Amino acid sequence: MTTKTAFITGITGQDGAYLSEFLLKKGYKVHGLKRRSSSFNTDRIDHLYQDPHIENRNFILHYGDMTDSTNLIRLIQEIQPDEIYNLAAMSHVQVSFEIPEYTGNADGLGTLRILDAVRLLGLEKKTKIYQASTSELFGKVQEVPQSETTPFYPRSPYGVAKMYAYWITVNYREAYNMFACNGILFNHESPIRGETFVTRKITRATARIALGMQDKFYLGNLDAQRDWGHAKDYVRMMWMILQVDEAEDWVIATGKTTRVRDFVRMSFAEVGIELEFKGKGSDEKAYVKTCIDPEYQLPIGKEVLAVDPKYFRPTEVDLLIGDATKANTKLGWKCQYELSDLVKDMMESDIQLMKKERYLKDGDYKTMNYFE
Ligand code: NDP
Ligand code: GDR
Repeated sequence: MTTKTAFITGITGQDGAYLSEFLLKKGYKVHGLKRRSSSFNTDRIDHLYQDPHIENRNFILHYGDMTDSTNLIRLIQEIQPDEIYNLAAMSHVQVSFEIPEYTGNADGLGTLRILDAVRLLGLEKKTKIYQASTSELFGKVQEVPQSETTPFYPRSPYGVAKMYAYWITVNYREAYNMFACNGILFNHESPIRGETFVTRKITRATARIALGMQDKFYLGNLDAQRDWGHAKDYVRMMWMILQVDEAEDWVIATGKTTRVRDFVRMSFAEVGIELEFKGKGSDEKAYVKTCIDPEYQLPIGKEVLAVDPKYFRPTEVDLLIGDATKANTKLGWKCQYELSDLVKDMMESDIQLMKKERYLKDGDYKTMNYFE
């Protein structure tokens, strides 16, 4: 067990929640940055909450924002962290086309604010920094599979902001001899993935349709290919990156890629429903072909999915497939979850969640039942 202190920005997000659990189990004292919100935004970490009146708490939340330098400097001074995991970001690629300036500020300059706070406070020797970099840096296909040496060509305001964050992390490492590393993580998902990312949108909709709570749903580009892993495997790697002797940048990926269309097929297969896809491009639709599970019976031929071009992106990233040989060989990192395990985990969780929602609805309790 360790007595180290970690500071996690983005602690209320998918990765922040899993990383907190992971570090607490290792004996860390975990501090997290949360945004002020008009309603509760701590669902994913409520099970870790500790009453502020308890002495010697090891899980402590602080209000703050990546766009507020003075707040970040004050918190880092107070916390004196051994490790900072900079996970906070406006992380939705499509939304970044709508709020590009804010995305640049939070995701790009936000990273600079963390690095510079550590420098200004003279913590360069004490504090190690993990930067949440992304496969979106690779963007337009230059090379397959993508590794630490593949050139970057980001395709969204999000990708471009993260490219600034990547290089400013490298620059502070080289200029000030700081232990600052980029984890270039490919897509990773889980039952607590944000509801508007494609995998979770699919598993939620599949569960609702199978349970007769929704008629059909809409997606954008079904041909996009992603290298999807499980978030639990990936947060372990974030920690490993900061435990080695030398600060470096690392690609983390499964090395396998899957089309969005096939993720849909796999999700429906989990509830015993086989789909048939017909049509092309914006006219493509999916219909029920067979239902083998007596619990989930839908009419054969029922349309469950259509393409809505509003989900097409102005510039798309068509194909991501990562080469994590460096992490595999130098750190001994291996994925414990296959894609089929991930789909199963997400579907089981969403079926349970939707059954609960249906139960509440049947009991006439008001529930929220629509996510885009
Ligand atoms: P989420 O979207 O689930 O979480 C993002 C977190 O950042 C939330 O806690 C959010 O707070 C917080 N946040 C957003 N804007 C600000 C801000 N201005 N100030 C303070 N906090 C803010 O993302 P993930 O957990 O999936 O990803 C974690 C990080 O890893 C992100 O930086 C993401 O870009 C990156 N990444 C993710 C990958 C993935 O596949 N999941 C792959 C590669 C990189 P709130 O809850 O209040 O919204
Ligand atoms: P991505 O994830 O953009 O790769 O970024 P997302 O799940 O949003 O999209 C993956 C692919 O699916 C296509 N797609 C749709 N996407 C969404 N969200 N909604 C749809 O209806 C839909 N239909 C098709 C997209 O066009 C895309 O090709 C995620 C985020 O977590 C980033 O923060 C992270 O950096 C990268 O993964 C790695």
